[in-house]
Amino acid sequence: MRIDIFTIFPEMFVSPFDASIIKRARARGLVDIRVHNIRDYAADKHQTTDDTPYGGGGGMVMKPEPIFRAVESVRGEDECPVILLTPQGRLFKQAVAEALAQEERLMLICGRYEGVDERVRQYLVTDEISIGDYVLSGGELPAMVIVDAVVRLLPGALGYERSAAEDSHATGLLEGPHYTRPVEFRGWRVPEILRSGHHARVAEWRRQQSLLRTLERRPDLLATAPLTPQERIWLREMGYEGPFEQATTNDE
Ligand code: 9D3
Repeated sequence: MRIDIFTIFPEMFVSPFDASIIKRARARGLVDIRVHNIRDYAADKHQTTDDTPYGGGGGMVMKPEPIFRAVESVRGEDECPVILLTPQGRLFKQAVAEALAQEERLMLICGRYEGVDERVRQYLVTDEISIGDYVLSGGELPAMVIVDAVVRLLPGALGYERSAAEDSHATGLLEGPHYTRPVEFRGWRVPEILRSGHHARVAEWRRQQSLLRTLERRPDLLATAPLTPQERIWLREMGYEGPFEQATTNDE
């Protein structure tokens, strides 16, 4: 996969893309990430990328010409999604990451200031994404979030293959507690079940812990999580009174 990122702060991307999973995926040739400075595509001698808004109101708006020039010259003859990171975009979810991971090529435009000229949205951008309902200073951190979420889904990026079971189980629920050595730390012991060697009972306990934690912290997820009839019974016993989705996943 190739990912082109357009920003006026290319230096922000250096360390995050030179560590951990993204670094390894790049080294393995799974992803070719290129960061482009929009300023380099500005035509005037001051390399202006923003200007005051028509109609007044203060603040600055990113000019259309440098963004069009940057995207069009890097894109060449290819067709690919051109994604604008903006607070007005559709909410980024795991399902969006999974869809983007199927693309051969992605382009991400990072907005700054009050936003970008509307003609960029209308005539260049194919998709607009927000990463959540909080105010950031620009689209750079959201672009990094998207790259991280997408790259780790590329085959071979994690260094181990995610099992289909793990994928289907992990989706839609929070994870339960994890423990490692020592078995007792400051008097706090690891749950005995995890050291019992009963793999089926351990799996059941973990699933129950996952359901309990989801019920306590994110009960909204339970309405759409794929749950077996047994898991629905457990949740009712735990006090969940909300809805379940229609389709069931019967095989455990
Ligand atoms: C001062 C202007 N703001 C009024 C509340 C609107 C605004 C414009 C631009 C707020 C933030 C930004 C910069 N943020 C992004 O470009 C952005 C973003 C975000 O702020 N939150 C979540 N996802 C994203 S994606 C891009």
